[in-house]
Amino acid sequence: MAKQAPHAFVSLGAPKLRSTNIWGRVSVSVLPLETRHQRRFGAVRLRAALDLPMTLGQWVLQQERQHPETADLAPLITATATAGKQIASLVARAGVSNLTGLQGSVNVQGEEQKKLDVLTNEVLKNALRSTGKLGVLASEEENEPVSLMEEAYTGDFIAAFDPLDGSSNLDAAIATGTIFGVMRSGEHCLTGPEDADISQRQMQCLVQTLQPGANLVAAGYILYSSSVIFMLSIGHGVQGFSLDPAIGEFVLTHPDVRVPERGKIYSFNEANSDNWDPVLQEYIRSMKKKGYSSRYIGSLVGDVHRTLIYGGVFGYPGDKKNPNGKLRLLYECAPMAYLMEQAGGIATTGKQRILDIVPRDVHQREPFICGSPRDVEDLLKIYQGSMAMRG
Ligand code: AFP
Repeated sequence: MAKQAPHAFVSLGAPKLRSTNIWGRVSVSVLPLETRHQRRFGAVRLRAALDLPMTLGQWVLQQERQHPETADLAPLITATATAGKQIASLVARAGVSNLTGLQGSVNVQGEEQKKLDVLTNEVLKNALRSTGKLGVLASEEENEPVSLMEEAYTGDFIAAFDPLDGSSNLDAAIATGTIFGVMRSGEHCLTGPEDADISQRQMQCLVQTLQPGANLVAAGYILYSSSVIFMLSIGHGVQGFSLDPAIGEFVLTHPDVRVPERGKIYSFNEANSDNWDPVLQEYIRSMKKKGYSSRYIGSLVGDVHRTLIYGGVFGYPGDKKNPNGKLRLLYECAPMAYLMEQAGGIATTGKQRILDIVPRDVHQREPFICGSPRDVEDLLKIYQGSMAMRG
């Protein structure tokens, strides 16, 4: 019985190569077709490969052209991104490098410092110091604003940051983040009356850090999670950059972030709910009735990032035990509020816009509620209603 010829390849109209196969029949080779396909899809792949998202460095240069008034922020942004990459690497390797656990010291707020709290504070400080752009630096991990009498601290900017927020989650490999805000100093921090002594000058530096969030000229956070994401605003919307491990650069993956008008998630530490005021309790009950879901990480950067991307509301309110809540105004609430507003959202204490609060203290705490405009407005309406009732 004659062997049956294998099924000839179906042509899609491409030019064909004819050849004889082992059965002596003419067969249509797939080669030209494959070549065409390879050429076509190879070209598409090549284009896709060349169509790389903009790097943070390219974006910074673009901003310098589009918004020249922000040009002097460039070194600070670049330095923060570099520190973010170093911190991301420290966080990712914490388990293997024996960097989990406590440092054995306590910060000014009475919190036990993790090894990485201390290390990341140095990383960020050194990166910002090298820019020569900073006059003063305030950190969660520093008792007082740092205005060392050093040449490096001679710039016109003030930075406030939390180098590793959510570090209590670290040993369980849960998301953490760096939060920062940048303001301009009214006058050179270390200049002053000729006869001013060091403590007077330092006092002057301290006073300059106590500016409301409305004075921020840049703010952002870096999230260390399943990917490393740098969300940044310099006053022209919010841009999100992801760290591309293939090239070791942040690339623009979330251009012009807008928080959804309304979300489906509320995010509060409900364990505190018995101590909340009745308005907030009523608000959360109404959210449950509307079918909202609850999500809470206990890591501000992770919780705010989810709220920015998916919408909804996040809050750490005051309660009977802690009337001002837990979050620090200067380097947690204000930068997050700035980002939230730049993305079209709202950030409030429930009674006051976060960005309007003038700090009295570097480590001052404030109730903080932020998120989708419609969701936060619902809460504000209940607060306004209750105030009207009380007359
Ligand atoms: P840690 O830096 O001590 O982990 O605190 C994190 C944080 O300041 C903030 O990131 C969270 O939103 C908040 O505390 C969580 O606080 P609760 O554990 O009381 O919910």
